Amino acid sequence: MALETPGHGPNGGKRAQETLSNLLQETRRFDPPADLAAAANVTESAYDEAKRDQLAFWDRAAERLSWSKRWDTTLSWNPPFAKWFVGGQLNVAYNCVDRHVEAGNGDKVAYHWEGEPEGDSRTITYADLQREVSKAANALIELGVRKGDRVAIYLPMIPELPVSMLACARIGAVHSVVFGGFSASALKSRIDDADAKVVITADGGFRRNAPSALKPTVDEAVAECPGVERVVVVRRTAQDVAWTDKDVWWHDLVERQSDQHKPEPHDAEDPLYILYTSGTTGKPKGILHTGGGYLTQTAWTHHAVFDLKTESDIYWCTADIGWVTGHSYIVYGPLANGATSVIYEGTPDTPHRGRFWEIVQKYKISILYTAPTAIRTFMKWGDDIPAKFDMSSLRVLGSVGEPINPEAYVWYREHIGGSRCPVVDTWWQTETGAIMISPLPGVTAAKPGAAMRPLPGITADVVDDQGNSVPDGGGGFLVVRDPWPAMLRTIWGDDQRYIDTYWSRFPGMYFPGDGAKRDEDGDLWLLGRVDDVMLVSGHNISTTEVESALVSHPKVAEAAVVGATDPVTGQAIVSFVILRGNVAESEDIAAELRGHVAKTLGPIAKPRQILVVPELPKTRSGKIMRRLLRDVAENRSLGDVTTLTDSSVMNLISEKLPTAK
Ligand code: 6R9
Repeated sequence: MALETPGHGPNGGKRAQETLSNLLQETRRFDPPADLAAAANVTESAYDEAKRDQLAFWDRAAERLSWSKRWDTTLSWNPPFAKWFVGGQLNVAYNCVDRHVEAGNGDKVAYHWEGEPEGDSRTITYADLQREVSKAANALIELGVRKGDRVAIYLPMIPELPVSMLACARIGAVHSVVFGGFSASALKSRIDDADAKVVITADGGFRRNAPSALKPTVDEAVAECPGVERVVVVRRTAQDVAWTDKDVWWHDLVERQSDQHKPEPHDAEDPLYILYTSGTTGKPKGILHTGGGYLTQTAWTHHAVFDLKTESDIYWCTADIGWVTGHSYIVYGPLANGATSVIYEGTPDTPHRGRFWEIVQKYKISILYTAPTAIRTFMKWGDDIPAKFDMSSLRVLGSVGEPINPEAYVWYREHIGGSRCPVVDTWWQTETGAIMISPLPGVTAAKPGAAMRPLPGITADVVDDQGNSVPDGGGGFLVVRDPWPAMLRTIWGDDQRYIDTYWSRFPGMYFPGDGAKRDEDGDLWLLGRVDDVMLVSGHNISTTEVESALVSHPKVAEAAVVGATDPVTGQAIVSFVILRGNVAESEDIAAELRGHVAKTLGPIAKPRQILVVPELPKTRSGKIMRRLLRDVAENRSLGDVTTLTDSSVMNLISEKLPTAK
């Protein structure tokens, strides 16, 4: 299998092809379980149907929702501006809540909410949700929020978070959820950019057994945002809070509202929400999603990719709702499908490292959706921890957020999925709104580490730097050729930036910024952001592949690889590794791992340096921040660390430098 990653020089790819011919030589295949395949929601024929008539395929997906008025035109495409289901009207909150109650499923559990403090849990049925969302919608109206107004939501993972989102959707207000860990300045810039009129927040949330305050951050941000009229505060931790004229307690405002609210229909293309991508440089990008197309694709993909059986499955997506995965696969997709989900407030190691598996056992979770970063952490903690719990309820496992290393995939399948559950590696972005490339659990013979094929209705391709489709066995840039229902409509307030960022690199194609490879069978392997590709002695080498080689060594749990300037080779590979729980750091570990990479990938991919570290810098959504590691490897002062989960990690890593081998 050849590596032909994007960028850098005319011959880099070709030479890499010669020397790195065994990169990601992965021969393991996992067929779908026979019983799952026999009863699967979606079968092979969906690909054919979508190929025959893509728009008719999406029409059928949209028909799974409840519309007040049917659309006249499926797609109006004025590149790169798309409108889906034009003329159609629906209410997103009605689709997520009321219609299930009206269908007689009011007593069905929408959310099992599990707080971080043990024993702190709540069960919320669809009928409960209907009352809560109606009250919150009435409260927003009382505060003067009208259709089209923006509401910033800065909450921990508590039920008021989805309730607030749905209340906005119900009245046609546009929510902008800001992850509860962001700083005052990050919150301020997002409030400003969206020109939000109301902020919904809490006194604090629970993190690692301790209350952690949110309100002071909001006070600091709102002090500089004159456009904010009111701040609604949920009491979660009962910490002392400062109080301003703008503040109102959620329980004072919302509890006294009527639990009846009539949902009005909204146009399919009315804005539903803005979600900011962290953006490493410059102003964060406000990704705009609209109601009809977004709900169509999140609901359909949730039904298809997880094979959701509404009657019997208990579904758990471990993401934070402040991230797009939580928007699409905790709130909108699952609720549109009438699913029963679990929401967990806390971290995986509170109060012990088996907390996730205890939750799987307690609620008999059957579908679990998590991220490679979490899986590698569990690998590091050791196989014995999940082994203590009964996880026989699980039947489908999902992964999202980063390329999943084949070894992590196989570990997940074996130690969490009992070797019987298919693993779906789902590629998508905030901008795509919903899953784009993924195996289907009842159809695909999956390869560990590969996202496999574009879903039915999606036309993704891999192109070279001229925009020509590469042959099987080639690599290059991932692109999407046709518009899709859940695509971003623009960057809030900045159409030009939307055009420049996504539609200019390859005219007529959407460029997500990721590198990819198409193997001899035509299956897709995602190689991470193209900015992360290294150029070593004229060879393009993807960080993902070297990381996967390191993680395939039995002593390694996690690895991050960067290219650092090198006088001889242009860039040299520097690796940061976390060892598995039971492995002691030894003198010769660096040599051992270098040898392993050379053997797996070829001598050209051998890291110049290997540093054993206790932690890696991650974004709040769990992605490794290679940019900061590059700063360390090149002895520069650190760039922007505001999106980091824990900035003390960088000190721990820097301390390791003098011992670099
Ligand atoms: C959903 C989400 C998007 C970026 C994307 C890519 C990376 C996500 C992936 C994956 C390889 C997967 N990514 N899923 N890479 N395989 N299955 O993560 O959205 O936070 O916007 O990030 O994440 O690089 O471009 P977002």
